[in-house]
Amino acid sequence: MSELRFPDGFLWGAATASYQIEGAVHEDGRGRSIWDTFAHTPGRTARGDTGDVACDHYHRYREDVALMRELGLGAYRFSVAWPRIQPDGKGPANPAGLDFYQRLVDELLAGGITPCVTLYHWDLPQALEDAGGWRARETAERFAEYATLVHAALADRVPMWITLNEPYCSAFVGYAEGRHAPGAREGHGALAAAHHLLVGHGLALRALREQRRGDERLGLTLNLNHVRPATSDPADVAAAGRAELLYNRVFTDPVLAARWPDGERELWSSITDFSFRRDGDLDLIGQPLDFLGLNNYFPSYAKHAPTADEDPAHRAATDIDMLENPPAELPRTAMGWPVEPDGLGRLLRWLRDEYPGLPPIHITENGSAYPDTPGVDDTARVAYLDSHLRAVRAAIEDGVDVRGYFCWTLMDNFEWAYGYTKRFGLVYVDYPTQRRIPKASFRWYRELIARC
Ligand code: IFM
Repeated sequence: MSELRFPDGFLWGAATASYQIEGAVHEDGRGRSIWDTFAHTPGRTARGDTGDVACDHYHRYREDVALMRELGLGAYRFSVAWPRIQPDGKGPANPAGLDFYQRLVDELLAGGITPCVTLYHWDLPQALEDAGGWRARETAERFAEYATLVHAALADRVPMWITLNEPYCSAFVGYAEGRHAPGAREGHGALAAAHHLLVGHGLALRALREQRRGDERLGLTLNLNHVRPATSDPADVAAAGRAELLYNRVFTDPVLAARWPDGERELWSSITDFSFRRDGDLDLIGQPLDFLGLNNYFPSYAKHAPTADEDPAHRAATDIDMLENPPAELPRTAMGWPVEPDGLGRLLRWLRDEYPGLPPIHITENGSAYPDTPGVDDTARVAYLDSHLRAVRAAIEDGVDVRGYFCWTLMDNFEWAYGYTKRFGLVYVDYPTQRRIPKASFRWYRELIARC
């Protein structure tokens, strides 16, 4: 196989998120987030795992940045925990909370690593959830205020900013499927949450542009899947249309084309009247981005399957008479996700073809979970990364403007409802001792970065 090569200046990174790695949930004035509440609710996470300690990165960040230097990272994407900055989701910034991220940024810069900040990776202050959470427009306004506080403190040293990580998951996994915090199963509420997340993104983007320090680039990270029907049966083809709407177009159409997606009224008119929308929202949401952050792990194969409860009053927004049915021959990761690198290539070309004027793309997450054990090479992860990067390179050769790749994730961490039972890291974390043990994929990624 040919050697993997990328264009000069391609940005090599790794990504993490606050609640998944930091721990120290009671320190320095941090408030409670919806994930603290959710993880501490019996039955919500595997084995009752919580992020209370996680990777203890809050205290070990210097050791972790040293690992990033060893890896040769060009950039590190991390998220800021909103409840560290505003314990109740409003008011002035908590200096001790900001100070942690100041120290982290200084450490990264001293190591020649570009910091990339995600402002929201799911840890909403619980006080805001108690007031309605993302169902309420006020949360979008609070988010923009919080974003300006963090930006004012760090923008002189942080050149890359991401407003939201994966609004799909915040809205639909959190408020419709209920597998993530806050654990709701709603129709109208989940669609309102999706909308208010995008309004929050738009308000924050506008505010950050107004207080821009220099040439920092502002973007949004969406998790998208390329969608195909599981068979050529017209019912499956129709199901694929609904899946593409739910997974992708609810976000990509307003953000990248300033339009509401076709088909949304037919799909959801029994559960919402879209009364959460206001004049001017599309202009806000569809403001130009400096880059699009793209998270992708697997493609979608949609099959028609009637949702069990047909009563519209009980329909959650994700009950769209569809289930995933990928080809049986595709291998699976420990998450059960099908491995098909060309799914990422198809997604990149779909974005290019659907959205003229598409901004440059940074792949802000891609990676895989496997049942790793220390001392045993994670060859499946190396194969996953290698094959997906080949798909990215082919897309670049085809004219898709991809500027960077952030591997998910630097080190094993709290995988949300799966707790610590799923390992995605380039570095193995032995949780009882907090020892970090680089995996074979770490060495492979290091060589790739050094070569490219
Ligand atoms: O761990 C998550 C991350 O927080 C968001 N994107 C997907 C990853 C793997 O599930």
